[in-house]
Amino acid sequence: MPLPSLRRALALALMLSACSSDTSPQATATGGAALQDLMKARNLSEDDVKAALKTFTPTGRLDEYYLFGSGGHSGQVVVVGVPSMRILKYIAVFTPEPWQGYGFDDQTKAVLAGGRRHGKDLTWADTHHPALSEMAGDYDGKFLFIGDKANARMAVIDLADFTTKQIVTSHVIESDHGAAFVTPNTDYVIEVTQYPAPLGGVYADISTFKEKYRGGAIFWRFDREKGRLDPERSFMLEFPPYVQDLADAGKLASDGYAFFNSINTELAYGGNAEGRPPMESGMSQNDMDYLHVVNWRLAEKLVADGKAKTIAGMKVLPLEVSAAEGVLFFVPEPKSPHGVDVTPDGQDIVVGGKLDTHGTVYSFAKIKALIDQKKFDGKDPYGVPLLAFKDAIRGQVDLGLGPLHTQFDDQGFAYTSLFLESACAKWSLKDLKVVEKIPSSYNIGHISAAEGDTVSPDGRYLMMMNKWALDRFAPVGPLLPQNFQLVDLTTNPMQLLYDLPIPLGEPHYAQMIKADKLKPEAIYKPVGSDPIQGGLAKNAVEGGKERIERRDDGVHVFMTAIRSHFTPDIIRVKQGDTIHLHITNLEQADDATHGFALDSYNINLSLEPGEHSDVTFKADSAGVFPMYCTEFCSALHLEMAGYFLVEPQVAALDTPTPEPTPAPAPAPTPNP
Ligand code: RUQ
Ligand code: CUA
Repeated sequence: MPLPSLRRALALALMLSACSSDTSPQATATGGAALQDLMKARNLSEDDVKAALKTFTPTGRLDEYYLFGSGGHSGQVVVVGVPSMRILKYIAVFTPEPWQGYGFDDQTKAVLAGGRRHGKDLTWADTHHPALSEMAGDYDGKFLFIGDKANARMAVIDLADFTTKQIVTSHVIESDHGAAFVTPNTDYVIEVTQYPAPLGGVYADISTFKEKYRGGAIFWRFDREKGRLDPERSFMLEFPPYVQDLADAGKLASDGYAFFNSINTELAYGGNAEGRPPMESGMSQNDMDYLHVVNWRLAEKLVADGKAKTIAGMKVLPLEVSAAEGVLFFVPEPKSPHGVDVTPDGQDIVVGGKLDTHGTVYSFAKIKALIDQKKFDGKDPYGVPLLAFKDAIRGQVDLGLGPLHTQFDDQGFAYTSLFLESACAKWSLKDLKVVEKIPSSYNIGHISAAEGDTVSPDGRYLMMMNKWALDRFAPVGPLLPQNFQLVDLTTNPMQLLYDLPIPLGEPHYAQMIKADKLKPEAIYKPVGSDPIQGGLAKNAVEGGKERIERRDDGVHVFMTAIRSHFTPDIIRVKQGDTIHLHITNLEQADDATHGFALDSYNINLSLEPGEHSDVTFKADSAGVFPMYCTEFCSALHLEMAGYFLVEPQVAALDTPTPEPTPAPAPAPTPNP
């Protein structure tokens, strides 16, 4: 709802609720009385009614914002409309998903295969940080990237059809966390390691942690024309094994730089059954960890000049080169920091110290001056120049317990989640003072403000993403959903508007984009499109040209789907045949999706209007297998079915045959 009409609706509601306490004859308007009765019956306060009016979205009305949230270990992305809080989609990314037919046809199997590691198919992921593509530091609504912490993978989702187009992985690293973060023109998508390991997937005993284990940041080159990451033009910076955590790219004033935090200057690596402290205390001994300041433009140049070495196919800029050439600097950051967030003007970098009550605000201008004057405060054991903490900061803000992540609005305020306090603090960037806090339910992790990572945030809305949801929703057993809480940033104080349970993985980060920046397609054009490769599929099928052909490599079935039949609807093959289904949905009407399910063969496709899919499989089980459409596409949807007949290689003698077996009917098309 546009703001003026929202205000009008609010004014009306307040007038109505005010009316009810007014005894004048005009005030007995049934509306006011009815509203009061409703409020009483449902035990709603005036604030509740305001919250309802700010989020209620009548049927047919669209949302102002899309929120793209990580689906955690579901390996998916959840799309939520704001302010209605309606869930719009789960985008299948790293995990096969039957409704979208993702991971069932050759096209999407190939996408998932891009993420194979150590020779294994991976069917889950731990997604953390979605990143919308940007132009000049502003979301452009074209692409979404998301990293897989568990398996060090990165995915590209095209927002033209909300479909995952590519998964890449580099065997140079074993895990990530700060992924994905984009540079202001999406030249690069950043993936930074979490758990150090020997580079390149090789073995080295953990006792060589300091010498042989390494972290690093991969800068995946994004080819906007192709809409794909280009591993050939990507590179990695080698880092000491300090357990890097989150990341953010510089913008405007700090364009060309990127910032990473870390949590383990102690170089602890566990071993609590071997006489060493457990990781949690081992990594929390020192007062300071290191903010990594990276000049990525210089790194890019050094890589182009041949200063990188290749490990597991990735160009890696060695640590000593970065340290010597002015690519990498460390600035102390207080106790086990977590979020690192660059302000919209690019001038400051805000770091939340999990075990510290402060947010530290670093000044990029001060950092840059120290670097330019070579004013270093010694070096770390790996030879990386250190900058003095007091010379690099603009100040600290006393936030509260467990500060994590920071977002920004359009009025000069920052918002930081306070995990231990279960609250979000609003504070002034100008004088580094907290102005207000809003409680969260409970254990808040990330927060996401409208356009909150761009050079021009919108303010308006903030989503609090809470790890715990106890007592918020009807109980569903010991595993509870997570809780997304929508906050109105336009009021003073901020107002909690809505609780949305998210029964999907553990959502970590999310980004919120103005809905009118997206222009998703409703149908695939031309008819017979391959959504992954783009354009007409090689085996697209035209209406009237359906056929079954036996070739050297197996049986090719060229099939079409249109309300309400598949052609052909009977497929006869022999046990052991390799089957190549080529199915085109001929529909060109919005939402005219057909499914294609094949009994017992673990196949379900979603064929969107105009889409073509290929499926290759072996008909290894003989029998009669119904196939049918899994979308209720028309009144005759139940009739949209057929048979896949697999004739046994040898007659099954002990199969009870009540009737004499009829002679096999001839195939509908020559099937030599
Ligand atoms: S982080 S635990 Cu985004 Cu707070 Cu992953
Ligand atoms: Cu097509 Cu149901």
